Amino acid sequence: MTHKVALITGVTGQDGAYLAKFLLDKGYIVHGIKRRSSSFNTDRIDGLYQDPHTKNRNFVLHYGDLTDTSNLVRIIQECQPDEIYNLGAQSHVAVSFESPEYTADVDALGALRILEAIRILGLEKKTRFYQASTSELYGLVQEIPQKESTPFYPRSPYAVAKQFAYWMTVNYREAYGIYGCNGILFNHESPLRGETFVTRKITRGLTRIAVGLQDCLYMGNMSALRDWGHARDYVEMQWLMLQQETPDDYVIATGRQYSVRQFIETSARMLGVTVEWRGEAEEEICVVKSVDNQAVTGMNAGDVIVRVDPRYYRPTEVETLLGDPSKAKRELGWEPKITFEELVAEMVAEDLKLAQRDALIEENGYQIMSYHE
Ligand code: NDP
Ligand code: GDR
Repeated sequence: MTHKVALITGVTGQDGAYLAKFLLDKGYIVHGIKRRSSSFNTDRIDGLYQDPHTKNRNFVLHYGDLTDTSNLVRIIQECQPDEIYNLGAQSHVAVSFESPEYTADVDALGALRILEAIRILGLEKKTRFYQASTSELYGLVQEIPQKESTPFYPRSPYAVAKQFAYWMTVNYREAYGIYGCNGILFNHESPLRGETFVTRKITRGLTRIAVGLQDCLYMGNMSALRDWGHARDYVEMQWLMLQQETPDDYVIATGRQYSVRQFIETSARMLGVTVEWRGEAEEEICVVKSVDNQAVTGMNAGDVIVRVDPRYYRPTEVETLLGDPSKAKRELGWEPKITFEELVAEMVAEDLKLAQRDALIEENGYQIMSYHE
């Protein structure tokens, strides 16, 4: 039996970890590109790791970087992939304002480097290409909800870089017949989400407050509205897009929208805590109304658990995003299965375990790893 071969950039990230597991379960041989780092950066895929001495390995990691053309060409030549999933990116919107040039190098030129490698190696007919495009392309929204035909208006160096990659994928499809697809994915989260993205920052922060490890959480724009899905649902769609007869671009979303404030309220509710909001704009605070959970020892009625810190505001903000996934449903039969409440419940439950573990470590006189927002 021949196994399909997939190459994933960004395999150590949230989506990379879910996608690698998904493809391995489907019988693929999976190659992943990881960056050299002075400390371990493979936590999310440690469960999939196979020792290099294992016979017939089906999960292989290569050192590499999206800024390094020759390295990408060599890895693609070595693994001769049937499918490449380009998930690697400097993916933090706020950070892209601080490192715009690096973000462009990785997120824009990185995609081009892979497309060119496919061409240089003569793999146009063999290798299918998935580009991790994003709802951030819609930025200052021109239409509600956003669908494939909605005009783009990117609002950050990240989104501008991703727009370049989006059009390069379309151009290489039209110019060279490469099977390339853009998945225009709206925000998707999970217990594996990076800790500085808003959802994980909230579930991590509130659970730490709940066990007494921290007093307060500082947030940016709490009125921002997002269409939040679960990463596990969304990686299935990334694969499905590469299994069609003809390549195309698809919006992947839930079609439901919540504010950052609602995410905080729902997370608190999952902990058995009700909250209320007082004040406005930079003075806004979130106050505990009641606690109905014995495991929550660090919160009492009247405690202020969330405050605003304008440091987290962005120079240009994306205020509202809401996707219309009807094309994906109609043409690919895809629908998200996990609800918003289920997503929040899973993230809170997993982060509560982590916080309880950390509290236990501290109680016994050991230091836990530092926690940065
Ligand atoms: P993460 O930030 O969790 O993962 C990003 C991955 O890219 C990590 O493996 C990271 O490596 C790697 N990476 C960063 N810089 C480089 C580089 N220079 N060379 C090679 N690899 C690099 O992102 P997600 O998993 O959440 O997202 C996956 C992709 O989907 C990204 O492209 C993102 O922009 C896009 N996207 C994400 C959405 C979401 O809501 N999650 C929505 C729409 C699009 P390391 O672990 O070493 O940092
Ligand atoms: P986003 O995700 O920018 O949509 O990009 P993020 O979770 O960072 O922000 C969502 C919204 O929450 C507001 N916000 C805060 N955000 C962070 N990170 N920290 C805060 O303290 C905070 N307070 C309020 C933000 O201003 C924003 O409006 C994510 C990334 O995964 C991208 O790679 C991806 O392309 C898009 O989702 C779709």
